Parts: sequence; structure tokens; C-alpha cells
Amino acid sequence: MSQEEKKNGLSRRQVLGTTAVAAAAGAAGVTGGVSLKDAGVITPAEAQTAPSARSTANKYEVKPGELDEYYVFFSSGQTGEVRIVGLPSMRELMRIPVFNRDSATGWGQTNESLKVLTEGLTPQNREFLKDRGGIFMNGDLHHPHPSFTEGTYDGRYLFANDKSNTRVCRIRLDVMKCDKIIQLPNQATVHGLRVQKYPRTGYVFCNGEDRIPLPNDGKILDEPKKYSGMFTAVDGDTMKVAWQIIVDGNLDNVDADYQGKYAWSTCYNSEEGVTLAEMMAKEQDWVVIFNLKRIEEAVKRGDYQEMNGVPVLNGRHGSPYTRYVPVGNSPHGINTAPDGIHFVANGKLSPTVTVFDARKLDDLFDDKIQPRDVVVAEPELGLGPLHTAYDGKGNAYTTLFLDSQVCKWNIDLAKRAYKGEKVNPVIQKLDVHYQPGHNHTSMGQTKEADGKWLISLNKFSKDRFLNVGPLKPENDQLIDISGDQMVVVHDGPSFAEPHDATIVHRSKVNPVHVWKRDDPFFADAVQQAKADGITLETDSKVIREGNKVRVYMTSAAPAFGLESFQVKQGDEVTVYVTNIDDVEDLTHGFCIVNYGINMEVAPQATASVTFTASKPGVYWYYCTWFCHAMHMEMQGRMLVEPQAT
Ligand code: RUQ
Ligand code: CUA
Repeated sequence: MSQEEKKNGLSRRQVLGTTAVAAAAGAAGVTGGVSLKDAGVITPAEAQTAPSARSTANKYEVKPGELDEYYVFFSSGQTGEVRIVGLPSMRELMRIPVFNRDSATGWGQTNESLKVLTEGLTPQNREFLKDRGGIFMNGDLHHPHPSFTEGTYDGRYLFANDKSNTRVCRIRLDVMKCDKIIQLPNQATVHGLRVQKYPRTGYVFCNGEDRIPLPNDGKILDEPKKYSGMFTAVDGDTMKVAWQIIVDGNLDNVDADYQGKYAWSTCYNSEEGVTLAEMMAKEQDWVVIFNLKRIEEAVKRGDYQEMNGVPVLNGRHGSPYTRYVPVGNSPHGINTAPDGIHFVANGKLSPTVTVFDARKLDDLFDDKIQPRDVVVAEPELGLGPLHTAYDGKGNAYTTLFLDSQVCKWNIDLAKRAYKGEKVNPVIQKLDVHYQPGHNHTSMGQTKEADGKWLISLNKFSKDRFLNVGPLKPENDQLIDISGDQMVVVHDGPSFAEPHDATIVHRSKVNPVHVWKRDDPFFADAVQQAKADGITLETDSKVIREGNKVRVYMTSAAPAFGLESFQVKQGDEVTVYVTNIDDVEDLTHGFCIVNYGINMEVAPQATASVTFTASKPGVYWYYCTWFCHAMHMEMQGRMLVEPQAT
């Protein structure tokens, strides 16, 4: 210890730790005139006598080897994957490739992933992609939402949208892999995505944002009045479209109730224009309410038109299935409160948010009240409200994009103010860095909102991190909301883009450690092996059928089941690798050098890849995941015999 440290009774390591806590706690810092004690930091000597203060100091620390309390499922925007982050440490734990092509896992190259990526394409796009490798190589994943049972997460699935190619994915939370992707017909872009909360998921609600001609076959081009917007309900169990409904305007975000009766979407461009000026012309846009029971009955009755194999209903103004409630111009986020009663549409261009009472919707659909009668508050919060989160104690947290703030306000006070009482619903405004889009509270999108944490997903980081060139990371900030005041406790840079996230308590998710051998994810490989008389767990063998060659091999650290195999130039080769190691965290990889092949094979999994052996010569294959002291030696040779000329 240095003299200075001795004087303070702190080691250098402790000082570094406590400085971080002091700075994180929003104090001016240790040298800025605030003592460690003021910042809630105490010396080891004091810690003996003040255990509660001690635990305050360590509140935000997750020590090496300690586990986080929450999973955060982050979207990655234009990267097209899902990321799993631990909260409160904000450590990135895993990435799940979905709409992107991933070098490490072979997602987009293995037969197992190609099946997921291709089987749900619309026929038109299957044709379009024929000469383009068969799959889209990009995605824009915005909104990841886990499945529900009775108003809270059930740990089965996570659903998310691809805005760029109009797709919806499903990720299995037992293995953290995507098992289904569907491309939505009759729709251009899917932006807002949320799921049915009650009785279960059930439906995955998908907002079509851009309006297009139906069918979009080139007969109608520059006649925007003939375009349609679309709302889709996907069945989360089958990953098929259950029904679609045509709407007026462009749908933005969506959420659902806690009763299983309604879904609601923000909707902009009531003008139905195609330029910015046209879209902003009117003072008002809408929130569209969808009556699920009436829609289901209509589908049963046959009150729809079938388009591309899907029942499509008419939900335009005057339809019995929808109601349009006027709100300020271009609303953005829409968020259901955990009380099961209120939902809030965020103004974006208007400094207000609009609070609705879901209990009034039955009367609205029965035409007993006017659309605006379902509005119970409209507090003015600040500039650019985009999304709202909740703490389950009656408070709401709204991001203010233009003000670079989070505004904490109280729903009840807002309702009283709306009735004319002289009360201010705003409790606190906290600076965030900078320009927040989505924000999320722990369990806050369920009826089990626990009011402990808020993350603010900020679109700009500017000066908050070391300069890494013109393209900057974005900034996810962790905010403690357990006290009366919000406190920023952590900055976390992230690469494109922390678009949206869901914070799930770890008790809700229970992934496996190794694959089960009968997992449907590689059932096709198992079936093919059976047809070839191969037992994947024990056999390493080459099967030839004309110019189709199937190479089966096991992998067990540090060796593949085959030290070499031989094929002929021009053969269509499929390599099946089965990882027979039954040990947690013992993943192998299979890479063929100069053949552009690489894939991950986790414990007890089978992975396969198909390619044409178009180049003759000797090609080493090796294991790409560090698995053993002899990992470097885990290799073999593919011998490609030249074609006879
Ligand atoms: S929307 S920043 Cu794509 Cu999630 Cu509001
Ligand atoms: Cu197997 Cu490295």
C-alpha cells in the first residue's frame, strides 16, 4: 500500500473499485469534493460495523464468478442477431445469429440453419433468391419479446422481427437457437412486434409499416392511394400466419392487453402520403385498436378474402374489427402497463404521451362512447417521447429523444391533472447519453414488474467512450430505479444497434447445458444417417450415392472420427459431424481450409454442411473451437481427386 492508501485505509484496488462506484452513483467523483463516505462508500474498517452500508457500496457489483440476476435479450438492429446480456453486470454473454450470416457458428451455411432460413420464405422471394445463394444475407432485428403464459414470461420462446426483409423469427430459449423464421406475405416490412400476454402466446402481433399495392406485382406503381397497410397475427406455436387485417395508415409499434381481448398499434401517416411532407401534413394520427374476438369470429365465419393462402380482413375506418383513436401527429412507442389497465402511446412529434384505459374498449366497440373517451390522461413530458417503461408501483419512465432524458412520471397524478387538478405528474428527469430510443424495466413488460432496474438504449454515445473513428458505438445505460430517484450506474457501449431489449428474471429461463440427441434441430441429419445405416454417435464413414457423397464423422476432443476422406472433383459433399463429448462447454468446430466452410458443433449436437468439391487437391480440415490441449492437432485431410479429362 502507498502512503496515501494507508492514510485512507484503502488499497489501490479498493480505491479503483470505489471510485467507479462513486462516479457511477452520480456523485462528482472522489476528487470533486465528495468524500467516499458521502458517495456511500466506506472503508474496510467501517464495513465491519456497517453491513448495510457495505452492501449499498457493492450493490452494483457482480464479482468475477458471480452470476447476474437477469437475462437481457437485446436486439442488434441492423446486425440481425440477438444478444444476451447479464444484468446488472451488463456483460455480454452470448450472441444468437438469426437474420445474419455468422462465421463462428456457421449460421447461414449449415444445413440445419439453412432449413430455418429458407422454409418460411414466400414463393416469390424463394424465386428471387435463387441466384443469390438462396437466403437473405441481411436483417434488421428490432423487437425481441419472450413468450407469455398468464401475463408473465414462460421461458419457451423469444420472438423478433426483421424490418428489412419482412420476417419474424422464433428462438428456442432451451437451447438459445433460432428454430423458425417466417416471411410475411401481403406486407412490406414488419416493424412493431409484441406477443399475446394472456392466456398465452398465442399470437405474435406484427405491424406492417410501409403501405404497398396488393398484390405487389407491378400493375400498380405510383398510385399511393391504392396502397394498403397490414397488421398480421402469427400463431407462435405453428409459426404460420393466423390472419391479417388491412388498416389505414402506417403502423409503427404494437402491444397487447392482459385480458387476451385487444391489441393496439400506433399508426402514423393518416394522410397516406409517400413523402415526408405529405406524411406530416395533418396534426393528428391514430392509435388503432384490434378486437381479437371479433376478428377470430370473422375468420371462422369466412368474412375475409384469401390472399397468398392467408385470411385477410378489412380493418379500415368503419370496420367492426378496429377502432381508430386520434392522437398527436406521428406517435411512436406503445406500452401496456403492468396494472393490466393502462396503455400509453408516446407522442414523438408531440411532447405528450396519451394514456388509455383498456376497460373502456368494450364500450368503444359497442359504439356507446366516442374514440377519445378512452383517453384518461395526456401529460406533457418533454421533447420527443418515444417509449415508456413501468416499475409496477404506478410510475412510468418515458424516453425523451430530443431532450436526451428519461422522464419519471406517475400515472395516477397524470390522470388527476387531466381531470383539471393542479398536480404535476412529472417526478424526475434524468440525463442520459444521448438520444434514447427504447427503455426497459426489469420484468416491466409483464404483470410481475419489480421496479428495480431501467436500461436506456441510447442511439448516440458521442464522447462517452474512447474514440474509435467516425462510426461510434451506441450506449446502453443501466439505471437504478429502486429508490425515489433514478441513478445512472453504468455505461455499456454496443455495436449496431441496441434497438430494443427485454429484461427477464433468471428464474424464468432454464437453458440446457448439452444438446439432447433427439433434438428436432438436427432431426434431418439423424434421419439421413438412419437411411444410410449409420449410427451417428459411433460411426465415421463415407457413403457414396452417384456424385452425392455423405461423410459421417464423430468429434471427441482432440480427434475427429476420420483422419481423412476422399472425394472426386465435382461431387456434392455433405459432412455430418457429431460431437460425442458429453461435457458441459466442450464445443468443437469443423472448418475446411480454403473451402469457405466452418461450423460449430456443441456437445451432443450433430451439424452438417453441404458443398461442391469443385477444387482438386489436399484440403486440411480442423477444429475451430478451442477444446483441448491438443486442439491444434484436431485436424484431418479432405483429398479431392481431379476429374478425369
Ligand atoms: S422502434 S426507437 Cu424500431 Cu423499436 Cu422505437
Ligand atoms: Cu475440437 Cu478444438
